[in-house]
Amino acid sequence: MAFNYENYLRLEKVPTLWCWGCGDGVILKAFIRAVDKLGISKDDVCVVSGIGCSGRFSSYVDFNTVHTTHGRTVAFATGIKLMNPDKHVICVAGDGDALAIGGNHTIHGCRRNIDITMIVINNFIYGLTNSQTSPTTPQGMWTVSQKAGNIDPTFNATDLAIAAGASFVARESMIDPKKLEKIFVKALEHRGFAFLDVLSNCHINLGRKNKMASAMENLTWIDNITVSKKKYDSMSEEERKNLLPTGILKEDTEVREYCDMYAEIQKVHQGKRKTLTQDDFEKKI
Ligand SMILES: Cc1ncc(C[n+]2csc(CCOP(=O)(O)OP(=O)(O)O)c2C)c(N)n1
Repeated sequence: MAFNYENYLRLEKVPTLWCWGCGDGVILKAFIRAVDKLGISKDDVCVVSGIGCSGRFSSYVDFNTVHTTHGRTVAFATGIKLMNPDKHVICVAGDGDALAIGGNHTIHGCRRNIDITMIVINNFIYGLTNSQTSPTTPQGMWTVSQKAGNIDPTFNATDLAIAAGASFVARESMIDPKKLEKIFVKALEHRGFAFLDVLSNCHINLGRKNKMASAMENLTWIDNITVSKKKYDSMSEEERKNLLPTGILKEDTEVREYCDMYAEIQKVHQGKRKTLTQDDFEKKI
């Protein structure tokens, strides 16, 4: 039987404002299926989105939602999670949102290992505002802010998240919605900061000026720059150049989660326990 999305959508808001063929809708549907698969109640989910095409995500889903300011999803989500540690809190942000204006918040979310799932919809460009260079725009590509070609070196989002301390880090593209659904399930199940670099197309604002004007051409390009982690690990440094590994890139279930630590701090202030010891920082509760 076909999956019934209607239960999870704000139908009065659809059709969406996304361009025809945009990958954001595929990502949204995979996320909904993952929540459904895990049997999580809609009331137990809070989606916090930033500003951008990706920011529209929170308008369309019928969960608790906050459509917040540009680059600030992790800050809002941290407050929500600390006050509601039993809820699933999910950030949805574009590559500009998560890695440029919000880069600082992102790395500190990773560092704290707070139990938030962060979905970065990485379309390699500032989509909503018509094609400015983002931290993931490949060098040499035309952007409206660098019309002779982008000269900025590129961030590898997952390397950044791993280095900053996120305990679950993965990458998938929207080309394979089944794989995407699976990675969302894993990320939602993980207790700690789960960082997902989800590659998507923006054939309108990235593609048209970079010889991939159709969704298919843009997706073919994404397909060509991605390779499974297994294959990537077997490649030489030279072969890996300009390729992005997909799959689970880090999974550590032993690191202390921030809300658990915060609960212990609350007990100290309530006089229910003595101050934290080194063991508290090292042992998982
Ligand atoms: C503080 C602030 N600065 C700039 C903007 C303008 N602005 C809106 S969306 C956006 C970039 C969106 O790009 P990205 O985050 O990659 O998301 P996408 O639209 O591609 O999904 C910018 C610069 C803003 N709304 N607020």
